[in-house]
Amino acid sequence: MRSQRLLRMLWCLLPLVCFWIAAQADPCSCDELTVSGAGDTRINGTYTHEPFITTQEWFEGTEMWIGPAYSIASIHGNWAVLHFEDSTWFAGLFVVYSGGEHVIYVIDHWYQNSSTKRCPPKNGWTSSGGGAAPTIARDGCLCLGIGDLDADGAVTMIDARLCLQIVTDVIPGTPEQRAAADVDEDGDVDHDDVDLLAEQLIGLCP
Ligand SMILES: [Ca+2]
Ligand SMILES: [Ca+2]
Repeated sequence: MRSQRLLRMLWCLLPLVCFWIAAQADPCSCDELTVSGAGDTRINGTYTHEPFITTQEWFEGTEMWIGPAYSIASIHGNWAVLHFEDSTWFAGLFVVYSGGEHVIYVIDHWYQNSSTKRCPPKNGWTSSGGGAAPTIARDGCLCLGIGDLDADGAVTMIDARLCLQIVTDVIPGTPEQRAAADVDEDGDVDHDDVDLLAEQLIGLCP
């Protein structure tokens, strides 16, 4: 199997790979997104992951990617992609940093999706009157838990090994591990995920 050969090669090269990875600056970050194809063309563009600052308990845990700047009269803010704790995703909402916290506004319409993952869904967005729904491209996919099977906050060779062990039925993996192991997010855990994880570990980001 291609993935097994690749993993075996990586284990042999582990010291060199570790040195190489350490020398890189987060080679497969997913902090940046590209929203495109939205009927509301104002929201199309590049988005950056930033902390969502709030004093309201309901919004705690919200993940936010900030996109193109926009102004309504004297109110200046940005379009945002937001993930709420109930797995609901929104794009096309307007966020303003005001009074020391972020405030969310709905302007005319929005786009919605559903996913428990901490990275935005690429497809499957629906529109609430904003014309065509967007798609989202991500700069790599090893962010916010995806690929981090042992949940130590980093994606390493240990995670790749766990992923391979799940795929080859050496271990069943916990539900959390299996969710993190679905690196290509197609709903299953197979050699495609092992390949992608191993390739990203050596810097071959998609
Ligand atoms: Ca890990
Ligand atoms: Ca998969």
